[in-house]
Amino acid sequence: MTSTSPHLVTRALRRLPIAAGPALLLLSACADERQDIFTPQGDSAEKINRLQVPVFGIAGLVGVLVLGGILVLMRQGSRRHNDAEIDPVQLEGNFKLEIGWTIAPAVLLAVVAVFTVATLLDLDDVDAAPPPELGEMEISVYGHQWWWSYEYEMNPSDTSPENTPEIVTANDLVIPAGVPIRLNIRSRDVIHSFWIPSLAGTRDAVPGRSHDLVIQADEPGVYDGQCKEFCGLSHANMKQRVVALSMPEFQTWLEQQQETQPLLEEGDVGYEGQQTFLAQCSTCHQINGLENADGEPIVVEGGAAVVSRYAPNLTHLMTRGVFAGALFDLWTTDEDGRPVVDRAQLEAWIRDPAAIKPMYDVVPEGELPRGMPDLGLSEDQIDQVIDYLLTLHPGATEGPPIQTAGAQD
Ligand code: HEC
Ligand SMILES: [Cu+2]
Repeated sequence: MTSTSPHLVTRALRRLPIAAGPALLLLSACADERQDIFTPQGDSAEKINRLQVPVFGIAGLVGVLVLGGILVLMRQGSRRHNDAEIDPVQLEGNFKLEIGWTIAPAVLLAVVAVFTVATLLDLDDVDAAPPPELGEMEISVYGHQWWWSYEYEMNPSDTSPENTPEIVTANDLVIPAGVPIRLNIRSRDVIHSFWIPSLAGTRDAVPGRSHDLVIQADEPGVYDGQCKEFCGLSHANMKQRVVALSMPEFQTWLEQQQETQPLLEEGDVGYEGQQTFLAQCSTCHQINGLENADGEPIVVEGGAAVVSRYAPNLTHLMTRGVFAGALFDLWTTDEDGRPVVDRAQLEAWIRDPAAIKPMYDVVPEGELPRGMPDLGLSEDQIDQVIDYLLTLHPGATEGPPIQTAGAQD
């Protein structure tokens, strides 16, 4: 080290704020509007934004004042600066100053508190009865390690055990645009938190409890989210999306999603894959319509050999845009720009899920896996299973199935 190096360091430090400014600006420009708290696209997010912008502004100003004050005092108070061996002037006991810097923050915090409480009450004060077109529809959102599932209950007042949710899907939460929708947020293993930043605030998913959250997307579109409560190894890979459709499209989606899948017969495209699926995958994954000779579902949701006891329902996998905790796009585009299934991505997942999404793949004796295990399929079997997965969409009775897909991205 040369003797000039401390000087260089101080010079670099002095320049830091100049460099940090544009860097911060760049960072904020990178923020994706689909997952941005400062780009509200629904009623709740709007209300939160109206509170947070002034509060962040005030907090920033206070921060600058305090830091600036400290720097000024450090400079004025240093002996070297005063060039004398005397103590700098002491502020201790300065009555006016001390009362001032006690009262000013208290007043400031009281003002912020009033607006915060008002916003909280306002957020709760939403009449989110489902629009008449949708009857009594209720949507429950379940957190699992590390993905979300959504259960649509069309007759919630029927509490008999035979009444199971009409639609069970994962990752893409499909809602109608322009109306408030009440969600029951729950968890099947540990605490998670459901958060779509551009639509609403967060709500914790706590095992054994149900928390209400009202969300609204003003316009049809795709809105990204991220689990917001640390929930173990792949917490950072636990994402989710809201796909808002126009009301007529949503109603078609509701109908199509309630269709079941036929049991394929020898000679049908996907038959071999279906057989592998029945042998290897149906211990965890439900496909509505696959029944045994007694008319019993082959897997009953909740029988899965995983910690939460649930794995994504795959009945209409091909109407989703993403999979595995919204970590991977199910779709890509061909040379002509048309959306096609990203086969390579799906293959990689089935070949060895933990290789592309960290999961507890080494399961201790006597414990259940978290996430999907490597099933050791041959490449041929993987190909066949994917041919089968490609058939998992509604039978297009009313025109093409409603895709919540990559095509919209
Ligand atoms: C031990 C239970 C288990 C078995 C067996 C299993 N899976 Fe999975 N699978 C899971 C779990 C749990 C997830 C969710 C993992 C995540 O997102 O982190 C999953 C996710 C998936 C997904 C993504 C679905 C979505 O919407 O996110 C596909 C596709 C899939 N599995 C296909 C298969 C196929 C094909 C087989 C058989 C070869 C199979 N799985 C066997 C538990 C299982
Ligand atoms: Cu989580």
